[in-house]
Amino acid sequence: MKKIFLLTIAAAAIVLGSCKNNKAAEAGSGAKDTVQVPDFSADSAMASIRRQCAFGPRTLGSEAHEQCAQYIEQAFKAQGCEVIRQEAEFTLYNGHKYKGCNIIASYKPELTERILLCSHWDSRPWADADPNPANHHTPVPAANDGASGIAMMIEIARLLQEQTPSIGIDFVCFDAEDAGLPEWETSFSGEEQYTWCLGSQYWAAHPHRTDFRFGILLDMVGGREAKFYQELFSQRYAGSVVTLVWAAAKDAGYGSIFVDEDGGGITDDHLPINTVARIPTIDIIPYYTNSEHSFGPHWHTLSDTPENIDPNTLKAVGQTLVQVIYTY
Ligand code: AHN
Ligand code: ZN
Repeated sequence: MKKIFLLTIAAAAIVLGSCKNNKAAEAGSGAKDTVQVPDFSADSAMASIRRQCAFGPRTLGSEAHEQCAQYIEQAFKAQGCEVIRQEAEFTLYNGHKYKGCNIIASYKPELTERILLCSHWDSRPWADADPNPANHHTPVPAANDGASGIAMMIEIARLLQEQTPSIGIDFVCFDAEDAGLPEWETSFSGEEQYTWCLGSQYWAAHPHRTDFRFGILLDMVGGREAKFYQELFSQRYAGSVVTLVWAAAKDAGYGSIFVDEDGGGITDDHLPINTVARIPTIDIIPYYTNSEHSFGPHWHTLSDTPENIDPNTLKAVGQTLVQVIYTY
């Protein structure tokens, strides 16, 4: 009796499996179990990066910051997401206080099977890694370190309208990630770690919901010649998510950009999400082996501009996320 039952399941699996394969064959892909996934547009993401940067640096308290917040809200609303502003007061390393906000966009909030995508939207107030010391107190344009992850999430929100996935998604745009202790500051005695990631620290202590299967943080996902290694805290807190995403990258054809090797540990927005909100969350963040700085030559400089964004990198990361979402 049990044997017959198992045989029936096996037969059904073969029939179902062959249906899927037919779909793949029709698409001309030859790969087995290929699921149709939509095409991430790096051009759309690029356009959003330009729009965000056109406001000027989105530093706390600036006019550009408020204008960009309104743009991000409108962009997600235009794709049918439910959007809320989570307002908070942030205290910087120097004691200065600013009002700011995390922006939360929910796709199909009624679905309980869901994932979290997140990135920061603020710009660093000081280009303290610029080759010219005269620029060390000037704000960063933040095309890669700010706009790229947000642009990628907005483009994914657009694709959700084109083709319905089986899961819900929350997009959380963190404020005040990048106002952490500047390199030129010599009189600071606290713990540097807590001077970064203020928006995500606030969100992790006041999450709008926590019922996510997992989270993915996007940080600097548009740099030229970027490669993404498996970041240490991501492996520690969300090892199975690292495996899933790096396998999806390979399936999408980007195995050479998502390298199956260990990266170092980075203090980033995924840390409070993992340790305080306790949502297993990985960080997709580049590591440059051939640059003076491990985050690349434009990091925290005035040359972090749209001209130095590579659409091929946006495509590699964006299409990998699409692969994760539509094969879930
Ligand atoms: C530190 O450099 C300590 N953390 C990197 C987090 C970061 C800054 N990501 C973008 N900008
Ligand atoms: Zn930064």
